[in-house]
Amino acid sequence: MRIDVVTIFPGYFDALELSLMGKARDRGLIDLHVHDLRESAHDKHRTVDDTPTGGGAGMVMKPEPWGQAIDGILADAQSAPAAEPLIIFPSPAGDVFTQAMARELATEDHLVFGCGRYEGIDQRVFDEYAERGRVRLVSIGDYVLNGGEVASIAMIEAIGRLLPGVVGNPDSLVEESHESGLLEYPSYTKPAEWRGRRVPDVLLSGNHAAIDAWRHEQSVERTRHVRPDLLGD
Ligand code: 6GU
Repeated sequence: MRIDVVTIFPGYFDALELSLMGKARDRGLIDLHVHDLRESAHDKHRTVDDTPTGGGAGMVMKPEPWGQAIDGILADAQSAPAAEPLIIFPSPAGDVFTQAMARELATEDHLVFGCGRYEGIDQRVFDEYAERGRVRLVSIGDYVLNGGEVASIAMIEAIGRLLPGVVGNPDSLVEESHESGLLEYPSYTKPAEWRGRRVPDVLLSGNHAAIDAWRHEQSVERTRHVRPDLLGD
């Protein structure tokens, strides 16, 4: 999968050089390109924001640097064999990102993340690219971040780990929280006793049917307690 990111803080995305995401990039499974929006701003101060038209607090990101940056990415994509890119603007006003959305986005060939800062990006940028292609506004939850960078990293990691070959043992994708619609059961390792706390006997029993049943029961109980909304009852 190709992923382009447009941001005024490229350094945030250094985190994607670590761990599983870093290995996936080294192995060519994820082709990540981070673009500094300021390189598409041409005045002396490389200005990317301005005051809101009509008045109000804060600053709004100007359309021209965004237009140049995204046009460049789209022109580049046209010379490649991949399918039409999907442009994602992280925004607290977007559709809420879920595991189901991660699975859907993991089937795309090319994602472009446009990271807004300040009070947001001039609306005409969304309108322009929605008319020319596919655009989605996506929120990672009901709270406010300072910009789209941390949200993009969260989405890229959630999507990236679903790409074939990124996670070594695909079984570990199946048993996780949210894949089954339930939260994950509690996990234990050795030693069998630590500070007087014993691993549940069933896990030491070698009875795999009993272990599966216990884990399922724990998942349901945990979900009922913490996230009853997931059970839909
Ligand atoms: Cl995608 N962006 C910002 N700035 N804040 C958020 C968010 C996104 N999702 C939740 N809060």
